[in-house]
Amino acid sequence: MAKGFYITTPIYYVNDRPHLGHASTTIWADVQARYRRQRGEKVFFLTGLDEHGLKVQQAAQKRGLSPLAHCDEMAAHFQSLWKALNIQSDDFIRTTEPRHQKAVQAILQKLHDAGQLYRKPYRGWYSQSAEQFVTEKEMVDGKWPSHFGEVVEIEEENWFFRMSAHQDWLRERLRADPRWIRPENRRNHLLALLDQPIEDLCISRPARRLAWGIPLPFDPAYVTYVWFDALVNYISAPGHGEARFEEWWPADCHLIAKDILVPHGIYWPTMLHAAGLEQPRRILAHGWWLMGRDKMSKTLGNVVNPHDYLARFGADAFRYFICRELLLANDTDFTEERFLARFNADLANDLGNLVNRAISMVHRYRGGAVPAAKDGGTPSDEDLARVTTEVRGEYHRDFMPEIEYGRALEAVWRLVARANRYVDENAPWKLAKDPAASARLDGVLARLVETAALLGSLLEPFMPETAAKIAAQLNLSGFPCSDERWRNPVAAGHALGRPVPLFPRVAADRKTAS
Ligand code: ME8
Repeated sequence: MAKGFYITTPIYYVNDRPHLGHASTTIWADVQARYRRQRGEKVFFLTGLDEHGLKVQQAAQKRGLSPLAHCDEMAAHFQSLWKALNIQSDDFIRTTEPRHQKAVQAILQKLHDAGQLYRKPYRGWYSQSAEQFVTEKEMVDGKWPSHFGEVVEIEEENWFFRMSAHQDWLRERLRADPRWIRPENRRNHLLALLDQPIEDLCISRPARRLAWGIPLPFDPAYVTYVWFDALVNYISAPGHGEARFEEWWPADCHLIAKDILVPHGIYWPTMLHAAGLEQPRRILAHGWWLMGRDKMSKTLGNVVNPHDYLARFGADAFRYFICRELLLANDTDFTEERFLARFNADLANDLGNLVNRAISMVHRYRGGAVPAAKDGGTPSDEDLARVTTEVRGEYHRDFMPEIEYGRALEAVWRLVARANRYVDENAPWKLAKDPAASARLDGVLARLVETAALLGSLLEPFMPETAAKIAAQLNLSGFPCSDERWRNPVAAGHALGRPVPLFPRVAADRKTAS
């Protein structure tokens, strides 16, 4: 069976409702899934929820609910946000599902049988909000970083995975494949960690302390530690142990943020290696949204609720902003001013006006029928053609497959800016007054319509509703993929639909509630 393109997001904790951070990684994955589907690839896009662990148990208790009732409620919040954001995932895994529990227990048993697990007493520092033991090396200026929340010292007997036995293999694997963990600064961070001896991984919690977890099949006095449970979702969802697993595994991309780089870049590869499974092809960890100097996080309570922005600007503007502004290698400050500036400048002015002008002028000067481009060859035509070819090439070759969305959109906006300048240089309103310039006006209008169609196609993965509006205004049923095969998608004589503004401007003084 031919392998399809398999992309994942983290499975999010359900101790609270989703915020901008969760929405961001999910949107990034959705954009890649849509891009691959547009190119005719077979895609499996997985997202879901991490429902076990102490925090969930405590959150449910506080609300007087059973853990599962709490999870069901949170799952509904996540799913309704994904719907509002037009997320088209192929599966939504919840770690409380039997299919997942079965896979976790199968892997645990396999590792136990292979002598990869053992039991010993353990004392260490534990972060309740990150649900992991932390070491003093992770302190900054003698303090635990704020996203660890409260850190307490605990001692108990637990099960361990012989992670250290795979350290040399992992270091070599990282060195041999520079594109495996991206971007470069994350790879370097992992390589630096692997220069020191790594410890074995604690993979259990005593069931008396934590009831809400998957029991170890060989020692029911313990449940599986959350990371060992959570990471397995990436193989349980595509059907580990079933024939269809071959169709998807290994994953082509695990998309995460840098907070969970260590579990994904060290725990997960060594777990897979110990279990004799193939490695994911790429792990990509983007930066954080910050609020001022702090990470936006549930623990700090400084989160942006996506619904506030959706209600005001729509899903596409939100998707655009996240793909344009959130960076791969660095962190980004989130501000409403920046959102508004992007909305008004990029969407309402640059893109909205271009498409609107192109379609309106075909109606005004040619009765709505796309003219044939019989002329061309002026410096202005040649430059527009050059920028078009350049942008299309960069987009498909350099940026989209690498999930460099900021740069892909920057390239697309170079084309938007060039096309707007093309309108000003050629001033169709002047050509329309000169009967001798009729062929020239035909050519200018045809090229503008062609550019609008190309933009619809390039923007479709990012802004599916806007692409559909552009298609409707161009009276097209959809866009072909805009790669090398792209040639005049709108034939001469084709009747356009009515122009409708894509993004009405929003005034700066109406504050978004949070
Ligand atoms: O860590 N900026 O779940 P989680 C950007 N259940 N992205 C952010 C962000 C921010 N400020 N805050 C959160 C877990 N995210 C585990 C994962 S996977 C097998 C188990 C996004 O709810 C980003 O994708 O804390 C980050 O990695 C993830 O949410 C953490 O989600």
